[in-house]
Amino acid sequence: MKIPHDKPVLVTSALPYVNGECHIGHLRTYVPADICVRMLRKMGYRVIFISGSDTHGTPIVLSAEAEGTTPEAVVERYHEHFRRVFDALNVDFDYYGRTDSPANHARTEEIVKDLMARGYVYRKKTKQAYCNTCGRFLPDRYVEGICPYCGTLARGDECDQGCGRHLEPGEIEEPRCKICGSAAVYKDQEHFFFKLSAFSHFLLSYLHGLEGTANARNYALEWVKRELRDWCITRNLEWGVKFPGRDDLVVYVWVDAPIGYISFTEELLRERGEDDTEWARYWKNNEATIIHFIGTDIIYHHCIFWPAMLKGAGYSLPRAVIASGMVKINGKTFSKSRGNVVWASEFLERFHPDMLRYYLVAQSSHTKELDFSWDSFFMRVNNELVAILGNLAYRVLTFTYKHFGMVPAGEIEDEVTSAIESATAEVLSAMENYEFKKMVDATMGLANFGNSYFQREEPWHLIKGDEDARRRCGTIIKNVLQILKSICILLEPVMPEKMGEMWFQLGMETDLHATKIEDLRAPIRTGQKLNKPAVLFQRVG
Ligand code: B3M
Ligand code: ZN
Repeated sequence: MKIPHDKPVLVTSALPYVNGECHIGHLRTYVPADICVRMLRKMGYRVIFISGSDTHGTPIVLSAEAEGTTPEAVVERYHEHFRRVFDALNVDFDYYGRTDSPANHARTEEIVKDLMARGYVYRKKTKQAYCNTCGRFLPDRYVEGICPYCGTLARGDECDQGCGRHLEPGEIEEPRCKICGSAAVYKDQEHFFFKLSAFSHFLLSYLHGLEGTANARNYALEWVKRELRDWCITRNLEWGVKFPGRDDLVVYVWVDAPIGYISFTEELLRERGEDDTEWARYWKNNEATIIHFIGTDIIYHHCIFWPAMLKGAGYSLPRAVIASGMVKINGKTFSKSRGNVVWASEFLERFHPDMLRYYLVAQSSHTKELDFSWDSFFMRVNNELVAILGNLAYRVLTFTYKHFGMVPAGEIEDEVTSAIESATAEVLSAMENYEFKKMVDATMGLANFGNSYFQREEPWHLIKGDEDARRRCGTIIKNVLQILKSICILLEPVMPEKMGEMWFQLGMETDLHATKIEDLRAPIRTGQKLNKPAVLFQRVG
């Protein structure tokens, strides 16, 4: 997609439920989002990057019950945990909020009231699962049963192992209480509904124009074409944002969670000292480009509920939704309860974060499933980062450091310029299509070119020759250094620390993170002193 250059860009990454530790399934969305933001900045866009903790809903309350503690305590612990993981991985949000903030409570109330005032919310009697043994209602994840659409075992509000549909209260068949395991019954209760069905026409046309990855648009269109049922937006729970005027009800977590994107924007701009109306440029007046990064399991919520809510309450609409494929572990479905999971901390204790960042985009195309195995991780690192990129950098930099100590004189040759130009063009076009794998593949292709160029020209012979030979040697080196410099800029979004180290070894004095794509066209400065080279990537496994 072509993002307009004259508007600010707001990139969001889905809000993790803070009810457990961060795992590789999460990172598959956050890392590419961070890469995309860094690349957009390199392309000259003004971007703000936002996420935060999803602190409400039954995922949190159930964890608290299981741990014998309060929702507040669970949120506190894992909110800090996620922040630390994002820091360690250099997922560099401008703002990382939490949905239990006063600003989010206020914005949620306001939006719900707006929707009510515009006639989009009504009350209706509905069936709610109730456990006679526990003596309480069983919202969402408190209940399990059979999905009425595909027959798979499902959670109360989503068919997470089967067809992926959102399920309304009362829909699940053979409901069972998740706490005590006994059969639940359905009881009539009055709840509040959002008139989603009134938005079919709007959604059809909105979705046709929605940019981002095709999976998001296509799944959502299929659902809208089938039928849209009105959406129950209240729950019998204590923990959450109170429904306006009702102390006994909270809004469904999928109401206040995406509204977090708005309130975090407000909080960030306030923190930056902007005036109180600045957020409206992003969320009311269509003066910004809004891009959401999510996982494929939450397409329904982001492409159906969310735009309908925004439209109904008179807010700006997102321009693109980018949905990452799911993560499997050794070919098996990711599952915390079955122990089939890889934690972020397992990586961070053992490996440099950039290795994981690289792997997450290099291993598979963004919308495809990513099948994680330690072997595939070791192979990517050893065969690509160590054997291609690390090898090129170390050979060239040690040779240059030893024989010249600085960037030698020489012209950049046409074949080198064109290799750099075509890699850059590929990176930019991959970026437009959210093909992060193609982005890294194109840059690794440039590193491959650098290796064969260096090998073919045999500068180690030239350096021992006469003055002409040594001059030629200098030219070869200058050309390969130019390639290294370009690689630093093109891969900084993917491996910010490692490319920063290479940038330093090259003797560059500017801040790599602030470089723009155009900067890779400037020839590396003759006479610039190199810093002592060091190995960038160690073999793993
Ligand atoms: N917390 C669900 C999830 O992590 C949810 C995302 C909210 S984004 C507004 O899958
Ligand atoms: Zn299903």
